[in-house]
Amino acid sequence: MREYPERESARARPEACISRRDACLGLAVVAVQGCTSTTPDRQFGLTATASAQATAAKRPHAVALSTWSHGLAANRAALALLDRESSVSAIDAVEAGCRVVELDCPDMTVGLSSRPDRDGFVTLDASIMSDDGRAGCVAFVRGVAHPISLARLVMERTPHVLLVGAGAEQFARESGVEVVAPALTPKADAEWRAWLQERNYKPVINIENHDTISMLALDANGRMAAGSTTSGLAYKMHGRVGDSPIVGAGIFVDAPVGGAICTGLGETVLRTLGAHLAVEAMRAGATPQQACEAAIARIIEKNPHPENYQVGMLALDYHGRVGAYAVQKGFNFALQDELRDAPSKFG
Ligand code: SD4
Repeated sequence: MREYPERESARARPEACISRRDACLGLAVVAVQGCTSTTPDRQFGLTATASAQATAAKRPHAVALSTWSHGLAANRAALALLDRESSVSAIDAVEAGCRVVELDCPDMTVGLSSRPDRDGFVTLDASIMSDDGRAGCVAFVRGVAHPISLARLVMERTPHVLLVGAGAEQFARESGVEVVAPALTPKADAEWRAWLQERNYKPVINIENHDTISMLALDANGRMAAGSTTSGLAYKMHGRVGDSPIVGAGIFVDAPVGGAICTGLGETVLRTLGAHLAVEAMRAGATPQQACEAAIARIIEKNPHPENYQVGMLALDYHGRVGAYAVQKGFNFALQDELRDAPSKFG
């Protein structure tokens, strides 16, 4: 097993040199340079890492960490909820944050207004996990506005972990969750029809395969949860399911170690169980940053031609320390931490 010597390497790296502004990072979108970047000093989102590590709290405190810039809205909703009532837990915060993006995702990659698969159907995937090992997931569902909430119902009301397709929709109806007649938005419909002209399936890095919201939250009672919700890849094959609704692949969280979440080309993450890799690296002593780097390295090792795909990975531990790493340039994430309240923006 790989060893993670006590953080000398971290001290030697640029993350040790943080500015006061970075240390005050409260609400941020942080750009992460990619592993395949030619940038020599490989900063890889270490600004956020540095700030998180520098101010890692002794007491549990609320943190929300989400993929992409729409994570800002998700984090805000999550922290607002955690602030309001002490009975609210990390799992409530993750659900609340993901719901915001499911309802309003201008990038058309989450929720019912997403781009469809190649046959013109929007099919949605979601997962939620609590750090005690409970999890619920739904995949290949249609007409459900909030798959993240359906995933939570699977976790809380069934003996199962994953429901798919018609069965998941049936469970939604039986649970009182509205299932609407699926229809493409005019924009998604027009884009899909344009795509049909050529039917050229070639996901564009950071465009057609990006903008899943994956999220980690830590509450003030020291509980952590993870969630993810997505329409997967635009113009995918009908029936295709990615990493996002698969525990261990798109999300994983385990007390008392921490959690990890992914975004990007799901097939590469499924082949390696990326989020699980990162959490297990932390269990072996890695910092969240080292864990993300190790998991991305394994993904690249197992999936040829990294120049053709993107995977972004985030990790969080119970001190509020953050890790972020990606195969390519162009990945960014949002971080909100109740102990750091000066909003900053990177990207
Ligand atoms: C998938 N991982 O279905 C998802 C897509 C994604 O940002 O994360 N996009 O493969």
